Amino acid sequence: MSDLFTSQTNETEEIQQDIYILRNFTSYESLIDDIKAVTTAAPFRFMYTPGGKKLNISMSNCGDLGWISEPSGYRYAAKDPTSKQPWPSMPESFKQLAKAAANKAQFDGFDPNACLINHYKQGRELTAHQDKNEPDLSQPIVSVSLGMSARFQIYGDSRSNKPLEIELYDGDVMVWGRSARLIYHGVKTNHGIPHPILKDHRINLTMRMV
Ligand code: MD3
Ligand code: FE
Repeated sequence: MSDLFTSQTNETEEIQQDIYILRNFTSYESLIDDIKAVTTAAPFRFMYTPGGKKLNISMSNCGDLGWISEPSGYRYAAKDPTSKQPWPSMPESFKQLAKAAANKAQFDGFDPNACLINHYKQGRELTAHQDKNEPDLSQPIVSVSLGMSARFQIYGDSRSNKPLEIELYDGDVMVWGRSARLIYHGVKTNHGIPHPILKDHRINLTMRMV
């Protein structure tokens, strides 16, 4: 646990109201053992939308509840539907990272109990959407980008807006809350820069209170 925070002294930039970016705040290398432990117990899998479409991105979860997509809808569930067991517990490293990032964005008392782990192969995209399955929208979401870089798209209050695009690199952490909590956002990975270990793969952690 020596290098969990690679640059805790860097500035926190508020790129738009209530959207914060902490560049190079951590790294894949400092989280690799915990990510492998979680995704060995709950392997990445492709879920299906309520409409029956396979998602582009494979997913896992850890913590008390995990985000799932199933024929009846999207929800947070206490058990992994594949193993029928509780999700692996959230590693202390994930919690510490999320709390430290939230504190830098003036969110005191953020204590995440759920982490969705997204896995992207180069070229896969996440289309514009809102995150609104969480019960308390006064709580922020902390996201950690790992591996191949990606282009993050911020659409604001409508998915028909022209997005603000921002490149996210391994170790960049973002905090989203308050007025930005329900913005439309998406991800493109077609021109990503490969990572020394993860190559053309990207992993994103989103830590939440649900
Ligand atoms: C803004 N994940 O899991 S993280 C998601 O890179 C998701 O895998 C993307 O969107 C990814 O839902 C983006 C950044 C993010 C996450 C949640 C948000 C931005 C957000 C919730 C509200 C507003
Ligand atoms: Fe999202």
